[in-house]
Amino acid sequence: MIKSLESLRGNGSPLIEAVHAREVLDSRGNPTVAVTVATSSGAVEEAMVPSGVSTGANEAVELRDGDERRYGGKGVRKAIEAVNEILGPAIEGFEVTDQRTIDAKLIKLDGSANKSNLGANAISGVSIAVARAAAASVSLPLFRYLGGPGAATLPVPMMNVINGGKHAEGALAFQECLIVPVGAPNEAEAIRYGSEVFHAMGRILHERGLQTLVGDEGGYAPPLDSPQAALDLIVAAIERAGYRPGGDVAIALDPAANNFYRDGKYFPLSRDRSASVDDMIALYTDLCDRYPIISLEDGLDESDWSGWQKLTEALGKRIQLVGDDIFVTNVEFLQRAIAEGVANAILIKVNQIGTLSETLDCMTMAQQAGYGTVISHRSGETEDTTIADLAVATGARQMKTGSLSRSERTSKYNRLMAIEDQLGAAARYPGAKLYHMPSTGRS
Ligand code: 2PG
Ligand code: MG
Repeated sequence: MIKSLESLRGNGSPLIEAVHAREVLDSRGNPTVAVTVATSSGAVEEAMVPSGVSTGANEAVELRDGDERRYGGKGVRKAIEAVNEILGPAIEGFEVTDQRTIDAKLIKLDGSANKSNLGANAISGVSIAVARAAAASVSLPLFRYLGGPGAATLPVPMMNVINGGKHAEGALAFQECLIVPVGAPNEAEAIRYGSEVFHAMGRILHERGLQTLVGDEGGYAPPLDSPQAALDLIVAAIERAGYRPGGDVAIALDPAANNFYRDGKYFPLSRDRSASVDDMIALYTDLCDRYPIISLEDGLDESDWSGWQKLTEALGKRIQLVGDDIFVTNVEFLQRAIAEGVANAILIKVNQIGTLSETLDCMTMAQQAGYGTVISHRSGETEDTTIADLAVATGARQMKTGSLSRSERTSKYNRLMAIEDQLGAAARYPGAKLYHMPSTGRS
């Protein structure tokens, strides 16, 4: 007997039986969306949505209630309602592994260009919870379910050990100064290198009478007045921990230039000293000459496409130039960047665009164009570790998830080590191969 066309089309996977959302807290103590998906095979999996504060203007919209009587207006009851009353009921009965059909349905139900009707927080919560429930339903770890048997490459971690900008008010204007353990032989060792450098930095700060409090992403946030001061501190910490700056542990920056750009001018050092695009490029070139920098994210404002083009001409052959706020994980902006020779890598955040399918499409476009990919956390995080699995599944090769303190950050590193352990001899760690390594301190 021939089966019905419908059943031939299906892949016989378990069905979504229930979807439920609720309000939980993120690492800043603000409410965010948690979504649970239950399937006919008995799997029950939850996803928690992170939240950024240094956001791109073109990001998908995070729905907040705006009711000042609850959480200072930051409540997410509207997004919860969107899941419980619209998105959830619409996908009940769908095959849980049919991620693309489900994501297309979520996008259609929202109907806006930027997920502003039902909220990117509602949509990404459902999209990720579906993937997690699907993996559990077919008894596979998430990285294996999403990435298949070829998924065996762990990401090089970019660890934000000095927090500034919007993540640590009163500290450095540059938002993130990150260490990158390029010389480590594997993920677990990379994480150990990072932890040791982080603690060495703590000792140095203590000796110098500087504060050792940490910012939103778990990195130190001393009051430094220039990027050079931060970079000197990082080099000193790398050496104090017994590593070679550059050869073992290189440096990356995310100045998040949107936050110090006003009226066509940059203010990287102080509010009253402006810099032109050319000054900024000269500053970055000088920093690259003096420090083992291998990657620069959002060195210029998201609207400054011509500046980005110049920056790419000046430094694109030498270091990785990552677009975060300028691309917002959106194929439209990435397409333009590829056509115009802007940047050579992209930061990837699921909630910047909304669904997992759109995220995967963006990564495919980047990888086909030879752009590097960096999977990223948000500054407001939760204990959800999905991005670690996503980094391995997609062969992203790089991931940034903050410093070596605060459990919402270390949970992702711990998950990477668990995946590496599970992969055993099959695990790969790309290390320095990914980058044009600077001559400074190179072995
Ligand atoms: C960034 C991110 C994460 P936020 O700018 O890269 O570090 O910050 O989540 O605040 O947008
Ligand atoms: Mg950024």
